[in-house]
Amino acid sequence: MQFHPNDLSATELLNLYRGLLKPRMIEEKMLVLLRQGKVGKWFSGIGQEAISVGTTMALEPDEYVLPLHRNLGVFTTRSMPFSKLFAQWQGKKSGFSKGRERSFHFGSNPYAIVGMISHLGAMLGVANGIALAHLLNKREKVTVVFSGDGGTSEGDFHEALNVAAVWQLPVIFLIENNGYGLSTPSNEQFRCKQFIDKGIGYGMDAIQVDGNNIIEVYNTVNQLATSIRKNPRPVMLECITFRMRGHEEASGVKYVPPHLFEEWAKKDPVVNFENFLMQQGILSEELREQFRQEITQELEKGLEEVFAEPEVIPNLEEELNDRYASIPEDLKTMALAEAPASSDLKDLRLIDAIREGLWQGMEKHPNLVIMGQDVAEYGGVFKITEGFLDTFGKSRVRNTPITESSIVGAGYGLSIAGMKAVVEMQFADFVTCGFNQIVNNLAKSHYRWGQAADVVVRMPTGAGVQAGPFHSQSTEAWFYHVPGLKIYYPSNPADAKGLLLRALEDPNPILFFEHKFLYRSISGSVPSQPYCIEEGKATVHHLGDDCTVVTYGWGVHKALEICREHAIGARIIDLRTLLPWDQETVLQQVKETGKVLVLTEDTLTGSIASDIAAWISEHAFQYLDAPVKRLGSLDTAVPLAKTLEDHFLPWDRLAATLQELIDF
Ligand SMILES: Cc1ncc(C[n+]2csc(CCOP(=O)(O)OP(=O)(O)O)c2C)c(N)n1
Repeated sequence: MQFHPNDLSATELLNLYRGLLKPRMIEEKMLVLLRQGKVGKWFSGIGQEAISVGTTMALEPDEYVLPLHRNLGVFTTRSMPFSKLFAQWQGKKSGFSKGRERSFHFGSNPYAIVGMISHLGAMLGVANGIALAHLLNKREKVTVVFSGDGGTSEGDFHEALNVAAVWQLPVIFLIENNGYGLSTPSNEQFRCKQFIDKGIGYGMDAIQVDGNNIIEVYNTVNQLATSIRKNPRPVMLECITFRMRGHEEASGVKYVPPHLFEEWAKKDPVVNFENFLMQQGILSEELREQFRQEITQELEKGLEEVFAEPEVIPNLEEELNDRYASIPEDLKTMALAEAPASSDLKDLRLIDAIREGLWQGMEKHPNLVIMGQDVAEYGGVFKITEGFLDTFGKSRVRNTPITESSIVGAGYGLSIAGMKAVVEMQFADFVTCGFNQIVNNLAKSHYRWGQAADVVVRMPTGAGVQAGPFHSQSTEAWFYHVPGLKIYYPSNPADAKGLLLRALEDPNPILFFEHKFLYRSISGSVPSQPYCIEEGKATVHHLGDDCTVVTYGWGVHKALEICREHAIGARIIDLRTLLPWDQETVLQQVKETGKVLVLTEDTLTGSIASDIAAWISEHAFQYLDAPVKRLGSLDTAVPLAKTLEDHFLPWDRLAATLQELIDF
């Protein structure tokens, strides 16, 4: 192995060596502890340390790195105390995630590290968001995100590189090409000879280095970072290396031909660099011993502290509270139960009210960015953002490539870097392509490592417009099940504006449902000034005392229409937000009427209506004069033809269902 230190001083070279030694020594100790049964799972990065250490050393301390499971060297190079790292690995409270997360699955803003979630590829889009925030704030910073060679097969890899190239984001996409993805060798993972061949396809520079040569890694990243800070652009960096141990320690290496280990052992990054420094007279036996002793001391002290720390004692309140970031104090007082009385009321359609809320949110929050397909010049397919570009500019109103996953991920990245994001799904149906980011990154972030995910995902939803199975679905129940998310679903213009403005104040991830059929078919009085509506506060339309109908969205309008038509005296509850939903109001109305129907436009099985009905049975059984009824759409895909769609939707069955309930 040839080392070309160029103008690196002896001190710099020794720093690199010390940096390299640390993860190696920690890992050697972990393997001993593993054999002794004192630690559980371990993913080894032995043989790959030069990549993590060389890269992180070349960056400024506040430049974000998004490492993976073999990148201990990133964490040690950022000088995370070993005791805290070890506490993290042992699931102790004093770690980085209060015992909630696995070894490297956490982030820490003071160290500018955002660790992985288990899902490979998911952090690549997040790096784009962090880089975008830097770019918009003219910070001249580079962001580095890691992928294994196997992880590049994920669609997220393609999406993220494409977005970074189109937006010219200052990101280094670092691929650790170590020959295997778990047991699968490269030739069963991809067809290209080397990853740098792909750079041209993405429209970005791609460079290959010997990942076992720390000088080569360090100098390359150093040069790249210097250049990218001044001339922002993405670059692919392929580091050739080899995985010297199994995928994780329990999984063995039977599938790897033994000669590969022999060949690669000769290229060991620590031994080779150490020999080089010895030959050059830069490192002595004494100094080497001194480094080893210092690292051993820190290690032993950390182990002692963490082994002495008791297991985490669960605290119910803390566990539940930590799902969400706390909301700003002023929002607690600012949010109203109803749209405020105003001398300046305008009659707006639902679509106009949403537009006005979004506009006023953009005015209030200069750090808010809207991203979505066709949202800029074209104004979005429903024209909600028409005209935004001229006032708020191209930086904040961003057309995206057709990459839902990467863009939701970018929203999360913006949030990590102190900004806010609204992501428009062109239709709520397409959220399936961004599902992983929402349910795994956005939803779990605060619980996992205390990081808010300040992202509102706008969801044009629902049927009634003969748009068929993939442009008509009700998708809210998919998210209702996921702790850490919020779901808003206004039924009228005044609520829509106030709830959207509230969502923009809230640092938590919110799915904001907008019914396409209602966009232009309903209108109402809306105050001109900005205002926020409280979440979890339902409203009640009081037509009589015969029964209660719990519903939301289009269901509110249909329930009102049919009850009026058939002279049914119902209390119609408009939930307005579904996560959280207003249990108090529901309980109160059920107590007073004794009969209840939970109505949804969604297909019935597994719907939110089903969950609410179960809750009512559990909490209001003694007040009920009839079984809790549920009504939803047929359990089929949403059909296209009007007759079929009408047949699918629950509205034509509503009058009879209500009558049955009342007659019970
Ligand atoms: C989306 C997803 N699918 C499958 C897995 C299971 N898995 C964990 S690591 C791994 C192999 C990763 O290989 P590579 O990206 O080359 O990284 P390496 O482990 O070699 O460093 C697999 C299949 C996962 N974590 N995420």
